[in-house]
Order: sequence, then C-alpha cells, then structure tokens
Amino acid sequence: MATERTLSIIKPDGLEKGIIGKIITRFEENGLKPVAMRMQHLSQREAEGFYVVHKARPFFKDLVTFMTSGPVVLMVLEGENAIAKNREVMGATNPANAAPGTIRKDFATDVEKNTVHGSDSPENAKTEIAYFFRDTEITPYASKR
Ligand code: IDP
Ligand code: MG
Repeated sequence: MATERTLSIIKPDGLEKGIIGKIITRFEENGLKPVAMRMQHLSQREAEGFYVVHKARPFFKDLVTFMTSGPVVLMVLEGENAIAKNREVMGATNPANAAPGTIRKDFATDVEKNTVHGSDSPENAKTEIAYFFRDTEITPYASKR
C-alpha cells in the first residue's frame, strides 16, 4: 500500500447540520489525516468547474445550486490508500444504499445532500487537489497514525 492524498469536501449540508467535527473525527479515526484545510463559499463558476464531468447529467444544475448554497470545508486527506479508504468511510453516493457506520449513512439527507465529496481515482485526486490547493498550502505533520 502506498501513502496517497485525496480531496475531501464537507458539503453545505454538513455545515448546516453542525457536524464538521464529527466528520473530521471519522477521518482521523480511520487514518486519514487532514494536511490542508480551508473553509470557502464556492462561486457558481467554481462549483460548475469542479463538477464539469457531470455537466450533461440531469442533476447538474441542482447540484451546483446546492454546492453554492453555503460554505464548504475543503480538505486534503493523507494516508495509506487514502483515495479508496475515504470512499469507504464516506459510503455510497445515495445514503439509502450506504453501509452502516459510514458518514453518508449516518448524516446525509439524500442522494444530493450527501454531506461529503471524495475523489474517486488517483488521477481525479490529483486534479481535484490542484483545483483548490497550491502545493505550498499542503502541510504534512507528525502523527501517530
Ligand atoms: P460521488 O459523490 O459519490 O462520487 P457522483 O456520481 O460523482 O457521486 O455524483 C456527484 C454528486 O452529485 C453526488 O455526491 C451528489 O451530491 C450528486 N448526485 C449524484 N447523483 C445524483 C442524483 O441522482 N440526483 C441528485 N444528485 C445526485
Ligand atoms: Mg464522484
């Protein structure tokens, strides 16, 4: 296994629900260490650019409206197998299908307001991290995990 980095976003519903801390705890307890973090209210352009791969999907417009409805927390998570591990800790896109104990099962509202984003491949992780963070904003530190 290799140490990887992945992009994580706590979506506006996570902030509305007041569960930033609970979500970050799940990551830390699963060996996913935040090495960059920023709160930001995405502009329409930023959200559209981030989700450009979904531009043709019927839910695209609503997704952009949701993602710009309030601030988000942007994070780079680092750890062994971080990309797949984060997807596992997040759970399935639709909380109705998410495994017990996952973030989406425990906190998400529905298939759109599903509390967290996580990169789905090494290629996308690289692109998504670079979309929001400069290299100099990523700050490794010592940790037991
Ligand atoms: P993922 O976030 O689990 O990778 P994607 O298929 O990449 O899921 O979709 C991106 C985001 O678009 C989802 O997290 C969710 O917020 C939204 N979304 C996906 N499918 C639907 C849908 O069928 N209806 C409404 N929103 C959706
Ligand atoms: Mg995705």
